[in-house]
Amino acid sequence: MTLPRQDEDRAAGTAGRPVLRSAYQRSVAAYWDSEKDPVNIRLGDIDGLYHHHYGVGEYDPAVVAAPADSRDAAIIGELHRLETAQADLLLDHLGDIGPGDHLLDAGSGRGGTSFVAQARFDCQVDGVTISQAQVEFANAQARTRGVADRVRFHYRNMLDTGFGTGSRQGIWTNETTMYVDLYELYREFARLLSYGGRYVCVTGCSNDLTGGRSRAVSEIDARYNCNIHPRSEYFKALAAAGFVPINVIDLTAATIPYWELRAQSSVATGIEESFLTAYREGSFHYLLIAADSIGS
Ligand code: GPP
Ligand code: MG
Repeated sequence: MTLPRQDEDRAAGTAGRPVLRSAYQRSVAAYWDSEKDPVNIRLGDIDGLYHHHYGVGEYDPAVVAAPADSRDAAIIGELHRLETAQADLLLDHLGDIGPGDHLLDAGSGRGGTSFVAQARFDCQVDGVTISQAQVEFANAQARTRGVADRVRFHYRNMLDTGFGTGSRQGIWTNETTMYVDLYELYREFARLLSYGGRYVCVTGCSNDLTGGRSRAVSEIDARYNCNIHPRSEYFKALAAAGFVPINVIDLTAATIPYWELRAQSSVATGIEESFLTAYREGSFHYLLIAADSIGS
């Protein structure tokens, strides 16, 4: 019997266990199944790379000064360029990846970073997400881009992917770790990575040097139905799973221009001031962590 692709994933991927395990996970899936924000769709429409992460780098001030009839399109183009630059920066830290290698995009959204990775490394990429709408969108995008035999999206839980032990040469999470328990996540990643495999994380994390979470961080959590982790939690959970960081980069200063530009655009969603406040007051960091697995 041939199963539809999603059922096949459900059966093979999680050994009979359901993809969604809790009321919280069901609520996260429901959010992403119905998400259609212009800030994501209009940017993605530019070149078919639909991202669910933010941007890094300076924007070109000319876009803000552009004539009224072209200004908004210029700003949207620039926001998209900065988001793609963020994906490129993440992938810069994955190490030597080549044809024949298999990567995992954990929390793959509409597929943006996976397509950037495949184009760069000419490798195989699997993305997992608990949103069936995102799986369908991203697989349609893979077909449109002519890479469906190399980039595949699955309805699976990143805490229990069902992929083979040691099957991955690289794994990343691009702003997705705030939806899961880090200890569980990194146990699964340690299992999946082959010898020498690297994990790269870009995330927003709260600054636990200054105590509990700030109001602005709580506003971000409420907006996305996520649970932003304290900075220290990342390093404890990585160490517990046998990961050793090789690069830690504070991208906070590099992401602030993106938020300043987004706040002036027609696609602003209302969360911009919370990000700007959190970053500027130092209660929140935008961090890249690259880590090698030495086995637990
Ligand atoms: C959403 O990206 C990203 C998250 C939910 C992760 C939260 C990130 C932090 C750094 C805390 P998106 O592109 O879907 O969001 P938006 O619709 O606001 O552009
Ligand atoms: Mg977005």
